[in-house]
Amino acid sequence: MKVSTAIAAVLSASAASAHTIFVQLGANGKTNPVSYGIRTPSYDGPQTDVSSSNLACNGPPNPTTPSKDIIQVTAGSDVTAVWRHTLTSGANDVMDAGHKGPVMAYLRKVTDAKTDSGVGGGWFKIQEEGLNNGKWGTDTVINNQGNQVIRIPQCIANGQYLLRAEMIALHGARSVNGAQLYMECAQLNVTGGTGTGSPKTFSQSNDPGLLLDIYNVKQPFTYVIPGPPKFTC
Ligand SMILES: *[C@@H]1O[C@H](CO)[C@@H](O)[C@H](O)[C@H]1NC(C)=O
Ligand SMILES: [Cu+2]
Repeated sequence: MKVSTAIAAVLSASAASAHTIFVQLGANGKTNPVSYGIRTPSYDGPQTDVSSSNLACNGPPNPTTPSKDIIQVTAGSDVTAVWRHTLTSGANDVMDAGHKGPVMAYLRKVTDAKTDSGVGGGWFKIQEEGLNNGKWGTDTVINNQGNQVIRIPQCIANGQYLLRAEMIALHGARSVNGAQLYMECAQLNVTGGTGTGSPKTFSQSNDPGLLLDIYNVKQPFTYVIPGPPKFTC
């Protein structure tokens, strides 16, 4: 569907004030409190510089709060990353619906999840949703009360991890650094993993999926989700 540039401009203008934060994690049958085991920011704005190390776990100009907690997670189970407009928003205020783009989740094995910065590679992707039949990953999360369901692979090694949940809004992506990237890192301790898998890991990269005009793209259109291929056991 082609939407006129005028309408697109209105959409992006109205969308500017309704950003989003990964505020809490449901794991092992329990929804943890907001900011428990997650480095949440006090401001909900995006990262836009795709070469910045702040893309790892968010950071300046958004002040992020360190967490002293670690969330216990069983390998092979689903966790739920909960997204909200602000730290105090309800389930009907996830993100402006004009924010359209892919949703992803990554893991990084770390020695100490409370102190690891997340910067410098070591990440593997465990969940992704791009564009399917005109519906974006962000639409799925908004329509699911802000819940991003992520399967923790059964075959990973036990131990501490950072879980990075990410949503990308492409309404401004027609210019360089116009995509809005939202991410936070949760601090996990994984048990029950078989340790038989050996995920190939990646650092961040520039992607064609971050520079495109989604309102005027030539149809039919296949969206390539940023980042490496998804790891499966
Ligand atoms: C991780 O889980 C194992 C097994 O239950 C436990 O022995 C260990 O103390 C936990 N580590 C952290 C940091 O929670
Ligand atoms: Cu926004």
